[in-house]
Amino acid sequence: CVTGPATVIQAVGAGRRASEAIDSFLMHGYIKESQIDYSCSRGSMEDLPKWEFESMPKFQRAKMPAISLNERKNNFDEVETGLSEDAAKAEAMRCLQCGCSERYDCSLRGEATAHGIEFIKPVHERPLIPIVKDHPFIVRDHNKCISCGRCIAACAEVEGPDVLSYYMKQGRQLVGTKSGLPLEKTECVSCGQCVNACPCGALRVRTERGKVFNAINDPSKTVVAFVAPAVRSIISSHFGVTYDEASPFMAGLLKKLGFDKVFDFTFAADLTIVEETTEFLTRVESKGVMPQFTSCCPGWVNYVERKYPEIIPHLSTCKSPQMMMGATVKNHYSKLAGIDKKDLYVVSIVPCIAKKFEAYRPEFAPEGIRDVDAVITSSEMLKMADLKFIETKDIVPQEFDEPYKQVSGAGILFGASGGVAEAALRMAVEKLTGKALTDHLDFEEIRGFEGVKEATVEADGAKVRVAVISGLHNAEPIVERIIKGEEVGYDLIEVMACPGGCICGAGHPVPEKIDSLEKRQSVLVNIDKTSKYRKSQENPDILRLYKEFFGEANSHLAHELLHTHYSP
Ligand code: HC1
Ligand code: SF4
Repeated sequence: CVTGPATVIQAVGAGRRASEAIDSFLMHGYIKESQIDYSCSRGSMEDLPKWEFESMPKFQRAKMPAISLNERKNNFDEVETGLSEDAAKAEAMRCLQCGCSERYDCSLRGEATAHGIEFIKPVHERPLIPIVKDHPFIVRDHNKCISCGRCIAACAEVEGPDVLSYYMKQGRQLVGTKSGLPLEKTECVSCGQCVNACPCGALRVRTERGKVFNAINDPSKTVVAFVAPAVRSIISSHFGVTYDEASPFMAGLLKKLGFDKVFDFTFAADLTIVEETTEFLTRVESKGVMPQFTSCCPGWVNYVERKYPEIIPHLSTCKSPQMMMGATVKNHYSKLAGIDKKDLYVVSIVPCIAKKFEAYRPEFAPEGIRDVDAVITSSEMLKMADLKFIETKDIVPQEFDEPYKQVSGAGILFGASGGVAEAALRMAVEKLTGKALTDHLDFEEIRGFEGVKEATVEADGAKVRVAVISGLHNAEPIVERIIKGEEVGYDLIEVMACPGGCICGAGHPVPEKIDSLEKRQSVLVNIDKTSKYRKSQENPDILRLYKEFFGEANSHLAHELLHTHYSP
């Protein structure tokens, strides 16, 4: 709901559902993000009259995805369901009134409707529990929780930190943190898998799309979007475009949304490989701390800082590609384009919730100006397109913008587990042997969805032993052996918090609802196979950036802008 003038609430009641109306007001610049309390989803909305839904314009109703009546039929007028029409509408209205973000895509309602369960007014009304806001991006509403335990299982078994559990309060079973501490103060890594697992909107992520619409509407800002490697995997499924059409389609979509410049942050994945592999080779040569762990997944970095600070010296000092891209755009592009940093509004588009948390860290806001001003998830981006009624036919595919236009297939692979290690191997082997790698570019043994994969690459006397881990609980045995001082037999270890890597990030739509993880992976693998450049170190735009700006890999300026430090 909106804090502020009642007129806004009344405007909300005039034919559009509340949150969409609010988004629309933001989109057009009528209200500011600061006027909205996203965590409040009940209260005054509870009293919205039935006519609000019934007066909704027909085109709007037809737009409503998946309301779960009669197996997700879109149009209320044509509903055929086990429920009487009145009962079905009453059930739908209840969710509409509560303003829940999941109301059109709620698995709980889907199940209830499929089993012909009718909503009956409860004999006992439970008292309202205040919304819990103990994390900067994850909001919990006990009033909607059905105690199914999926969030607890996602945290413990899918991702691994295991910070949630049930507890009893005033005769009700609730979900809270195991330690009783606020979520932000626990070993929560901010991956957001709990939110994706919740079937009924009791857990939500704070959206930042309002801020982005505000910036797009502000003529004093140049608004730049850059988009993560894994996002194209769901673009392909969502809009029905082939893998080779996905990248230009995505660039066209972002331009249509109103961004002034659109970059591919696969470019920064290439930059990461050059920086991180150079760091790795330096550690090998100088007998530095080994094995080296990758640092591009903020969920993994949070885990190390919170649970295993002893292994911080093993973490690569490289920032993630997101933060490298932010720093590069704010420091290199701003100069090149002659735009003051404060007038450059930088938006990252990712499949990841932890990246919202990462961009918000104070060390990534030098002199109070954030390197990345807002992070929106792939799901938020799709919603923005929906709000602007953008459809496939409206998109004009185009290339990404200069000066970060060229990207390599190796960088694209970052989006799935094994991709970072594979891209690093394509450079490390070349550097160690002094010979161009031409015939063995595919390291298939480290691709796929196994929790732990390994490979030993030997070429011309050089040997690199690699482990690839996804799912944080799978990292624990190796980390604990390193802490005990044991030799684990690896030189380089990639860890991604989400099982299967970013294609399974919680900022993407839930896989089974639109596609499969295998399909997402194949989009990235196919793009790599058909890429003009398949090694990060060959990307001509990267080579030019070093020549014109950074000097060389791991240079003083590169350290200043592309590397970081970690705090226990
Ligand atoms: Fe990822 Fe990465 S691959 S972490 O999964 O290293 O989000 O796509 O953007 O930063 O490039 C996510 C994806 C992403 C970073 C890169
Ligand atoms: Fe984010 Fe990817 Fe890490 Fe998941 S694996 S937390 S999506 S960076």
